[in-house]
Amino acid sequence: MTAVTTLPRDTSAEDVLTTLDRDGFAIVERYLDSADVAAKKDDLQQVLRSTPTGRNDFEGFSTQRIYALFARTRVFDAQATDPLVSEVLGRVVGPGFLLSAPVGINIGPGESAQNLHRDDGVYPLPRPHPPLVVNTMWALDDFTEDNGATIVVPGSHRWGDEAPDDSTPTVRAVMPAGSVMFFVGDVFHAGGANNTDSPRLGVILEYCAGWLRPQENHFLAVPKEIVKQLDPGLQALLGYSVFGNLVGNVDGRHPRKFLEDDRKVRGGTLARD
Ligand SMILES: O=C(O)CCC(=O)C(=O)O
Repeated sequence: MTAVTTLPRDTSAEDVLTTLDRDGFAIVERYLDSADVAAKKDDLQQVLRSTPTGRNDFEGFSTQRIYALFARTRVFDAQATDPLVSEVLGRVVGPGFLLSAPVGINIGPGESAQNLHRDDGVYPLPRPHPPLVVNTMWALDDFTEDNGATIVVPGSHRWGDEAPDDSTPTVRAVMPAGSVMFFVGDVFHAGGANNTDSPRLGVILEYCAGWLRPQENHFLAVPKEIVKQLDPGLQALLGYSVFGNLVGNVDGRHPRKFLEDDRKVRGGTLARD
């Protein structure tokens, strides 16, 4: 069985990249301090009060998912643009990367394990292909073997089209609250079963290359009035940015201009300066 490498809080991007390249995932332990974890958890508990459980096996019938995360909380803004995360993302998928699927995942007691899957499997490209997706999973509870710590197939990011089966060796992303796991989009993984009496709360900030369509449509998910208040770095990650000077333009201009001045969109048509 592959040993799980855990990196210290003051790790370097270099060490994260080396581990990611070798295993397909890398855990940085206690990256957030306990006061920060408690504050984040507190805030998300409010959101979870009105969050339904899943509609299918993949979402999990006993699991709550907070979609449209950046419409509902400000407690992950800093993590989205965290310098270590940004450096790792830039070096794996390249500059101009976007948030793809920011989701709070609260795996409830009694939940069964998800099917092993690859997050970049939503993009129908032949393998091998360049890196498209990198995720960060932020643990707000201790992730344990019993409460649903993410299951990972180490090294599976190097596989072709073969799929894991019951004999495939897996490891668990066991980590204390406050830790963050980076994992690449082509590594097989799944949410684990929760055999305890308490939920397991984590937040996935999934990113994709700047030229790909993100999983969530942030333009509709996060109201413009909220986006206007955000840090420009986070606005860019939500799609208020252009890739290669063209991809993402609005009427030939940078989308940020339409945040700054609503009058630029009149009666359904775009008015030029
Ligand atoms: O919650 C987890 O540990 C992983 C969930 C996951 O992989 C997913 O929902 O795509």
